[in-house]
Amino acid sequence: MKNIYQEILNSKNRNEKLLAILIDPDKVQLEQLDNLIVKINQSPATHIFVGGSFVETNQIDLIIQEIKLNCNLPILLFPGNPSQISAYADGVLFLNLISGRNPDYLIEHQVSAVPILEKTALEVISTGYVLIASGKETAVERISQTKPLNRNDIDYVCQTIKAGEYMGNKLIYLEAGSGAEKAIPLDMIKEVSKKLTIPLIVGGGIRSKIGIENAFKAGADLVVIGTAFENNANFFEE
Ligand code: 1GP
Repeated sequence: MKNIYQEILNSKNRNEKLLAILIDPDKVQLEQLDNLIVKINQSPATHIFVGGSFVETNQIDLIIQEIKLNCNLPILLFPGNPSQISAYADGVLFLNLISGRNPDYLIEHQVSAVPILEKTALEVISTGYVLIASGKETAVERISQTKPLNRNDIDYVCQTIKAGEYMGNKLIYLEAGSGAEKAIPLDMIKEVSKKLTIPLIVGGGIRSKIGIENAFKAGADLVVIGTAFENNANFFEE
């Protein structure tokens, strides 16, 4: 019996901050993986997320198996669609793109995922996923064919995330998009975290230690780092 979600809740209750490193299977070579795992083990990461909006590779199973050999951190899938579900992970962020109005990402993919999930022992964690405008168009926006929410309209973002909580999501993921020009505004994190009783994940465009610390101080319970670590495996040493 896995209890990744319970552990996240426990951490939130103890005010212990969590950090996930996002591995995009399309951007990782299997040969590089051992080195990356060493760096992950030396970093303050508490979780590994695996996925991306546009994964073309069929290497997800291999990548996760390889990580599992040398790393004990819980691995959560962060799938752009049901084809990215791997039984080798520990759990899956079962995403609802509640900032968008595309039925494929609100219910269609979720329905298609059920027969796949039923063949696995993955812990399924329903997650309200909220995309915020971050300067340029991001891959999530392009692939999901949805518009992000206005980064200046904090009231509407708060309304959206609270609706996500009332709908029964167990986590909210406030996302600026991978490689975003601008990360989620700190005052937005502050207001959103005041509204929520469930844990808040923040990611997209965070490129520095101070960026991570500021997101934590503003109220993020878990911060996700993808591109910065992808571009520099020594990111957490510097
Ligand atoms: C993307 O939030 C994650 O979905 C991480 O974003 O790649 O910009 O760190 P970055």
